[in-house]
Amino acid sequence: MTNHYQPAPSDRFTFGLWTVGNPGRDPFGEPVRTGYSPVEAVKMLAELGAYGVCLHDNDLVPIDATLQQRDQIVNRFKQALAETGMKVPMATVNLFTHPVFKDGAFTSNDPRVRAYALQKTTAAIDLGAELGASIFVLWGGREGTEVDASKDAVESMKRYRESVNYLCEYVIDSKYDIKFALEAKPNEPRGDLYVPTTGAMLGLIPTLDHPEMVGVNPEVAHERMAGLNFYHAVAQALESGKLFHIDLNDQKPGRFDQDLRFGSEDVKNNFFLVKLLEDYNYQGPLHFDAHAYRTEDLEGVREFAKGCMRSYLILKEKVKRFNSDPEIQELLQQLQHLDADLPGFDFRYSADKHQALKAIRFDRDQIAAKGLAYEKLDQLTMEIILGVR
Ligand code: GCO
Ligand code: MN
Ligand code: MN
Repeated sequence: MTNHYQPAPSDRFTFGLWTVGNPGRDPFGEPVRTGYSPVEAVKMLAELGAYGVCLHDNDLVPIDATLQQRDQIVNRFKQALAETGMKVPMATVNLFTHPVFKDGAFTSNDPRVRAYALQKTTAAIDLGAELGASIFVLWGGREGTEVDASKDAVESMKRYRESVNYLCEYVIDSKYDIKFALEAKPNEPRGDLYVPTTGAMLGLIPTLDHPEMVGVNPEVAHERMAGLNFYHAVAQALESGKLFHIDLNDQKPGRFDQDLRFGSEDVKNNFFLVKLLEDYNYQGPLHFDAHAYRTEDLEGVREFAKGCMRSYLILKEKVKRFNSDPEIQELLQQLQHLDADLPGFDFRYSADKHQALKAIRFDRDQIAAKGLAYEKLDQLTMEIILGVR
């Protein structure tokens, strides 16, 4: 039983350095632990069977480091990667901690802040490329407002687009094999953040100069904060070929960004999420962007990391059971293969076919009279999830 859910690098599990490095600070309280340093994190996660780690520039290199210090730190880190075989598939940039970003980075009214944000991000892209990352996440933690009188929201979209366009050109010019993944969040730390949902990001991408280089990085907590169905958001991204990366964690709806251990809250929605990723053969990293409860010490953080991976593997096993359960599959056959009830109908429009459609007599009442057996289907699904089936 235990070994069955033992993660291996082939499972592609990754953790942000900021997740197991999280010292348990919150807006009301001081740090409660040191958190794992980057090198310690690599070693601990490698021992647990993870595939790699992800990082913001400043998770590894302090914002005020000299070039010489930077190289020293990066070399030490690369050594830990080499010793453990851990990879860095994704890198990102911190455009939210320093006070210079208090009113946004790419969407700041101040052109010096916007230019500095580009300078900082391109340096973070260089770091990512040096560590072998092929995905660069952009999360605009301060791109938003409390005071809408302060910024023209239309202008903000133009500025945001301009910056992403700049970064794509930089990657092309540098001949890096890197794509961008945009991460949405409805609010926090700003009162309201721009492009607040994965769906909104998917709307922005086709307006960019290089839409083919840009996808999304949906996060469980962020869609659920907005009361949305995360599974649906990810399905839309996947169907548009834009699921470049994913941030797995957990969240109670409608609250502050809890970034809870994956699998600790909405088990049913996470079951359908795992089912989606597995059924559609998502091949990107399975990245945990979560942190341990503030009650935990380093041992607790280790348990947290184990728990995230283990819960994913348990849900993956449940998905297999669901997919091979004869009773469930029989119900699904009946529900989803109704083509026989309208043989040969083609849902693509043509004038002729439309004439034919107008001529069909639909027996509304007869169609509506049939129950769909969703009570049974859902109960069977729950019994799989609850472990009695
Ligand atoms: C959050 C965000 C961040 C970003 C990360 C990547 O929890 O508010 O998810 O953790 O994912 O900063 O840029
Ligand atoms: Mn995230
Ligand atoms: Mn979050």
